[in-house]
Amino acid sequence: MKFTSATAFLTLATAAYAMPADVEKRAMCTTYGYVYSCAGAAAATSTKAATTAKATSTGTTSSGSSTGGKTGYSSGATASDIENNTGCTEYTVIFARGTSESGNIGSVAGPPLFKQLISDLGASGVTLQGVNYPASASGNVDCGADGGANMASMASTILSRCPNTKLTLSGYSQGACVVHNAVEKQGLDATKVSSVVLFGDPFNGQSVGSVPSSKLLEICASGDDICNGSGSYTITSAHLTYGNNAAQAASFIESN
Ligand SMILES: *[C@@H]1O[C@H](CO)[C@@H](O)[C@H](O)[C@H]1NC(C)=O
Ligand SMILES: CC(=O)N[C@H]1CO[C@H](CO)[C@@H](O)[C@@H]1O
Repeated sequence: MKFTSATAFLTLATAAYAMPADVEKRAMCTTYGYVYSCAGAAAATSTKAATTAKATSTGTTSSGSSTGGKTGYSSGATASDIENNTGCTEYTVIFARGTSESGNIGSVAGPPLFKQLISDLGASGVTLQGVNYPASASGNVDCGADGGANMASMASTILSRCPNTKLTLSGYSQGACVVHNAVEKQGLDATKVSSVVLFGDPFNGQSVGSVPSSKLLEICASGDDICNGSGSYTITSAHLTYGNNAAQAASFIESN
């Protein structure tokens, strides 16, 4: 469903936010100069998506100029390796969580992916960072603009500190919109991005700026109304299954 005016969108968005959490519909939005759909009130607070996992980062600060630095992230809902300047590694993944998720990487897709990467590459092989943004229901109206600037800033920081790192941008649900915004609206140089991995992306089927399709992995679970193009954007249980795709996502990151 696409709206032809901002008024129609706002009417729906207002209604969507008032709906019960377990049947929240995503809001719609206008952006990029034309009518565009966007993730709505994604992860319901009554679901596993909203855990209270605490950050367990134990990263130590280093000059960050050498390769082989250690990641500070091991588990939990917050990853801050770039902020904590944990050094340079072969791979760097910046991840944006979905609506209402805790910490800066949430629980549905972020932690399973990060744990898989550490399992595959070792803690010294990968730098892991979450996007610091509200991930609020109302933020869906902005189509990722709430987090795009932070993601682009984190990318710029790590690329200037560690120019040889292979940078992946990743996001889940509203977080996928954040990736779109970072690449398409924040001046981030797409040629410096090694891969993009999106889970439950409301913009599934559209390009991510000038990132080549060979470097883009869109994972849309069967029956996930948010990304499957049905146009109704109801949160179904399929939208909460992306922990199952951690190995697939990690393999794509490691091969790009
Ligand atoms: C998308 O998912 C919804 C909810 O599970 C389902 O009803 C619909 O048939 C799916 N549409 C497509 C095109 O797969
Ligand atoms: C160990 C350490 O320095 N952790 C910090 C990493 O960065 C986050 C966000 O700035 C801080 O909250 C942690 O204390």
